[in-house]
Amino acid sequence: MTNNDLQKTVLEEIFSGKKGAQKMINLFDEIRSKFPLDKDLKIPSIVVIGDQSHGKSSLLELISGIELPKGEGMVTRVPLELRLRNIDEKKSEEQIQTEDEMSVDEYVEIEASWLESGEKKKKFLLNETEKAVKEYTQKAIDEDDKRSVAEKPIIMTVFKKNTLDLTLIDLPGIIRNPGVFDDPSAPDLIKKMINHYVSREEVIILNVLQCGDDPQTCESMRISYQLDKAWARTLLVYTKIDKEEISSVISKYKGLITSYQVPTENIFFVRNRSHDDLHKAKMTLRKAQDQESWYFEKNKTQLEEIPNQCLGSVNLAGRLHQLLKGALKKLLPDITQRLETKEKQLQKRKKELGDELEEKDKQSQLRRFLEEIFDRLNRSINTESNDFTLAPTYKIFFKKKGT
Ligand SMILES: Nc1nc2c(ncn2[C@@H]2O[C@H](COP(=O)(O)OP(=O)(O)OP(=O)(O)O)[C@@H](O)[C@H]2O)c(=O)[nH]1
Ligand SMILES: [Mg+2]
Repeated sequence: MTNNDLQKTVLEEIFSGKKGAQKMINLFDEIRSKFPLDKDLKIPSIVVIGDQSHGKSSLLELISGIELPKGEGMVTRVPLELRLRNIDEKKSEEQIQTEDEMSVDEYVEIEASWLESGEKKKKFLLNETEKAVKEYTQKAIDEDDKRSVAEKPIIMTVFKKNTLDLTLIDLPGIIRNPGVFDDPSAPDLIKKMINHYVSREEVIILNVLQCGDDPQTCESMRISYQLDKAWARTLLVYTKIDKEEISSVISKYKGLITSYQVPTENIFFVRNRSHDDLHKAKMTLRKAQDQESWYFEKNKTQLEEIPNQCLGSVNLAGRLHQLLKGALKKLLPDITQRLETKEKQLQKRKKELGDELEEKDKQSQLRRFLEEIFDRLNRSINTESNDFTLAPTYKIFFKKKGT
């Protein structure tokens, strides 16, 4: 099996046309880079929360196709921002040398701006992601007086062909019953981190519970319910379905709808890799995706009371896609307005300074960016043609060439 096969992702399947969905071009990062100081711009991200060991990192792996540290006990100890970035099939801008001096264009870059010494940025191969996150987690812990969790984030950008541009944030799990020897400051610090990451209203919350849990007693339910009573930006994801009686899964599903009024389209059941899948069967992520599909296929009669759309990580990825599309639509008028203001400021500066070369350059750069952004928005996201309408000024400004 090639590295490429191994790294194929659920997202890849869903966005490369298997389900008729067009590839979504995510411009959030680009937009953010153009407005670095504009903290009010509501650019969405996806944040995973839930109790310790409930399968948060395993779920992110299944969605992204990127291996992360996982296992029993406290594994994720610092916030991990996983930025998936699609690179062009044919031309890639940068390459990385492997130990045997091969050049590869798919790679991962870890950024740890908080490091006092050592490499603040380091490149790894795609099959080294788990090791890389472990290495930098240890650095964060060491720098933070060796406490068990640290707030210092690891930013991991994955440059990869055939992926969706998407940012997912993994967090340490909520500690329910701290042990005698556990770090007493950890439970509160973790809750503080969770609140920090999910409180902004543009954040999509992936709230992970395991099938055996009673939602009534879950802290993550309380956190997301407080922030999002209408369940507009929270997806409830039940892991470890394979460890539970199907009848109890069904009653759980019904309870979520009747007692908590969670909309059906925001409830999901998934099957990640188990401890044995990882350590005995050495199961790849690709295989894990197949295993999940087989599981739901095998149990489809018993699970028929649960709508098909609630089952499996492919459907979950589809729902994420939908939510991001909605967020992008909401964001567009705001961006248009900001770009317009920027453009006016540049025009004014140009008048004041005459035709100075530098200003002309700046303006044409901005024009190019705007042209590209609107062009890409209009081409992107299997959307009706009128989804992305530009402010009138921009419609005139960016008339298609030759019209
Ligand atoms: N059987 C089964 N095991 C699972 C499933 N999801 C996760 N696991 C196992 O549960 C353990 C914990 O998984 P992680 O993904 O590390 O959980 P986490 O929530 O990220 O844990 P922390 O980062 O420590 O909070 C691992 O041994 C996984 O293999 C699942 O759907 N079924
Ligand atoms: Mg984890």
